Amino acid sequence: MTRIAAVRVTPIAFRDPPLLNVQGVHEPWALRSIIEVETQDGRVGLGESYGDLETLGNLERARAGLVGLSPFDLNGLTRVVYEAMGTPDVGAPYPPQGDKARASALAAFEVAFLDLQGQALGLPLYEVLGGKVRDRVDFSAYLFYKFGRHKDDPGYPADDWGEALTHDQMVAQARRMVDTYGFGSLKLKAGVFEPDFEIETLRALRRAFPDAPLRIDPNGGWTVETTRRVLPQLLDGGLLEYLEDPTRTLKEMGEVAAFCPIPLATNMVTIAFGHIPETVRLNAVQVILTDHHYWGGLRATQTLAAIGRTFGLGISMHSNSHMGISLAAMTHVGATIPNLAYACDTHYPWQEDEVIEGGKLTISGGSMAPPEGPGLGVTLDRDALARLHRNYLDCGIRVRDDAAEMRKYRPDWSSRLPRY
Ligand code: GKR
Ligand code: MG
Repeated sequence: MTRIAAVRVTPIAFRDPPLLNVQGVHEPWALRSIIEVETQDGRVGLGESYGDLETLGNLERARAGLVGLSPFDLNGLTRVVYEAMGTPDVGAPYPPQGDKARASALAAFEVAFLDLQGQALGLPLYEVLGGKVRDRVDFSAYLFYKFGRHKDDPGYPADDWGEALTHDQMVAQARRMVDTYGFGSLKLKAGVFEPDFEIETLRALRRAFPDAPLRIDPNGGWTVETTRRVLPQLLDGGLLEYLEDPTRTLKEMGEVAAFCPIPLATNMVTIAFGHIPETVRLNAVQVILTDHHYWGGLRATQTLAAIGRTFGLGISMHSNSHMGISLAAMTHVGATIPNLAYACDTHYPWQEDEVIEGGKLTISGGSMAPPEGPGLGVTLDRDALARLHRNYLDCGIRVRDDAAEMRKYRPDWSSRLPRY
């Protein structure tokens, strides 16, 4: 069996629109890292992860230790990453405080290893993961309040989505998302304005899209009491399929769950295996939005889905600004999870750039089929990689800071939570 000969991690930056959230506003550039794991026989497995300095440092720590491993040796990969992160006992209980940094490093390389396995076998990644239970994975429209253009962004034209600060503008954004991609579910990123205003936006969306399941995600921006106050409005007319992260701690989510008749979803309070015992004890959430990037990879995502079945927790998928390598990985694993109960989140429509050959992957009819492989089924466009790496070197951003970006518009802005 061929062995790993080289591992490369390249930070990239790509254009990101001024999308608003509870922390502030997206900067003009989003960061990611592209992982290449090359074998002695010249195959290259791909992964994609965060591009902040902490993640890059962790990937760098583990990188050299991977040389010489077989791409099928996922336990060897885990050992190398755990050792690099200073936690060599691979059988130790998951820490109750979570292990996001370690799990993120593991995931970044695991996807590349699995891509190599698929390439070696001549099989699509979903086959390596046990076979697909569905041909296509549903995604939702991810709606953001947004400014019309970035401040302090010389030389770059405004994106063509326009401003979305009113209900009508948000409906227009949703209409474009639905018309272009066929999305069936709509998710509103909230925590930006007063909850009553955002719920009015939801009502406008409901009027415009009477049959679309809706979600709202204030990213922990509300107090328990605010959530209690606005809940009757959210329940009115069956507005929501789930309520995502109204509050910001596990304990508060448990308090909300006690009076909230619709499922609570999270990508904020249950983000690691070590959080699950307390989540279950408090009955704090009913839907976990998994994300292979920080749960430890694609196999960990499948394990999480099985734990969801064990405890009666629904499973869907969270997203950050990302490129097609991530989307391909999300779609392959999504195709294999029997209890994927909701359309997954993706930021993909917000990105213009791409780092894979052939340009952007196609979401249509609100869903995407996993690329047909072998492996992930996507390959690197080396010119694009060089260009996006050059962006990274030039843009000056090294850690995402939506609050600092918002202070360019509102100098008194603070990202303290809860906001309302
Ligand atoms: O991109 O602004 C954003 C989102 O708020 C993102 O940072 C979150 O991680 O999409 C995410 C979420 O569902 O909370
Ligand atoms: Mg969320």
